[in-house]
Amino acid sequence: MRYAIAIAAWLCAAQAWAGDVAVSGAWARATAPGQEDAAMQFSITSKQEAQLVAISSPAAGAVELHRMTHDSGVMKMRAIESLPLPAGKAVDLAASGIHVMLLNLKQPAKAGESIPFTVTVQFADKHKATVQATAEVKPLADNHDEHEHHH
Ligand SMILES: [Cu+2]
Repeated sequence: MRYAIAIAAWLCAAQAWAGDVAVSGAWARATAPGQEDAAMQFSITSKQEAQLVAISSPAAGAVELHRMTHDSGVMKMRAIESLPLPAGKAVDLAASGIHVMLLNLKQPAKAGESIPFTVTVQFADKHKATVQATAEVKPLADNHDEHEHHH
């Protein structure tokens, strides 16, 4: 039964293309009791060179892109304004040391649910495109390798 649910969620989260931009493999981490922020990951590919400039979600009060950095052995994260997307190359946020934070969630993120979000990219000629996608919420227990968040 769990297997069937996972497949259904995967189908919902299948690649979403808007013109020349695709978002795939989006997932978010379920929130612990009392927690109002959830980390989200996805992979994004733009056929043309572009910048990821904004992410929004009706489920969250605000959405930020965070980059993890190692500073003298201490892991830190800071918000970044944009993320370069090389032409035709999939950018996997997790592999790039980046995660998305869904802040001030309007309700807890529960495993098996999906969270809709919109990604805005800007191309070299300044025109913008938006892509709608959904993130599958994964249980907390699946994320032992994730860093702890202290906001
Ligand atoms: Cu963060």
